[in-house]
Amino acid sequence: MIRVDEFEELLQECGVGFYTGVPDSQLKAFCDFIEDKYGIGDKHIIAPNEGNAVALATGYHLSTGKYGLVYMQNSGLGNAVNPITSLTDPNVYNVPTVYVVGWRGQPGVKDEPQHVKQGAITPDLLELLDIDYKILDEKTTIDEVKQLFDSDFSKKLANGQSVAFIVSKGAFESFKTKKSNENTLSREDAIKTVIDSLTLDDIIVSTTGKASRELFEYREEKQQGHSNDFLTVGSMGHSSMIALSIALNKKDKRIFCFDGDGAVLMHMGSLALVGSKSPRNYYHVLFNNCAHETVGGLPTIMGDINIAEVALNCGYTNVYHASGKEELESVLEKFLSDNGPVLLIVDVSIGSRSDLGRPTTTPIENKNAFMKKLEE
Ligand SMILES: Cc1ncc(C[n+]2csc(CCOP(=O)(O)OP(=O)(O)O)c2C)c(N)n1
Repeated sequence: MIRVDEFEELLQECGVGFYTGVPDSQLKAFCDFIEDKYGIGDKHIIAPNEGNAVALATGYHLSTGKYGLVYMQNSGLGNAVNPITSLTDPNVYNVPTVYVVGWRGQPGVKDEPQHVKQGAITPDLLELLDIDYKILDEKTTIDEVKQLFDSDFSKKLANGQSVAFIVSKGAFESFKTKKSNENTLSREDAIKTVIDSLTLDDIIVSTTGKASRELFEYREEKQQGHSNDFLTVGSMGHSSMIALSIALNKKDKRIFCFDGDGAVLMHMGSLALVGSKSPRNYYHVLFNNCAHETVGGLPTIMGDINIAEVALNCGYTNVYHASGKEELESVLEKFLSDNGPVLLIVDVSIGSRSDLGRPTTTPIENKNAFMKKLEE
């Protein structure tokens, strides 16, 4: 096991001076340490998506000559591949970057379906990208990492090549920080309140992470089945586009997208497409904790921007806002009687039940039941 403070000290000694990325639960100790030490500022930026992080690290290198570090869950490699192949690659601008990649779906380690494929191809993908990597697991010591920099990685970085650490479960010693905001309503209670105001004709596309798990458990509790809900267990940031396409093809149904602030920010151009297509049956609900709660609660920049104005300027017909259960109940009446595309922003706290389960149906079962429901 490696202590994150020792790892970060070593990275600094090897020329890393800037940290950016999208948080990951498997990298929680590392990400929390970086945030604790540097806060959010010039030395540490949480990026909307992993491709943005590669570009930020590139700008850092261009302006300082030092190395930027990009942290991400391996799910985010997909977002990063384009700038890795066409920006930082030695055949293009030859920009050295250090990657720290959380290894979900590692072969032999039980994980959710959405992580299996990416987990299996993570080392091969890095090889294809010509990025040398070291796997960190619970047996790896800081001395091994130091030796690797001395014998190999430092030379590679000096030549413009990028290097990566693939981080298995248990590789880092824990580093705990507590995350909170001022909101009182939990995301789970907010989801329950919205569900209670809908009918069983309404269709929901819910975002990646715990929001979908909470939705799934509430349907179980209410014995409503799961056919109204498409859970988007992977592919963070894309629920709103799935929902848009359904809304355009099923004009007789109300289509709801249950979104997270991290997910909205990850692909914010989708708000513009919703606005420009302007489907009257599109209802977007943003459960806003200004954090990546599902993976540990590090902040997003949603608190720094006026997302209501963004949505209105993209062509949403109206934006509603609710804080607290009572306000949500009364705002829901107006929201639901409006024509889309409309956005409802619900302020929610950071946190979730420790015994929150995971969907017990497979993604394919979910898809089949959902398609059948859409046919009704
Ligand atoms: C492309 C990609 N990057 C990172 C992740 C890891 N991840 C899963 S959920 C999540 C946080 C989502 O934050 P938000 O949308 O604000 O929802 P919250 O968890 O706060 O409800 C992250 C970063 C992922 N699944 N996919």
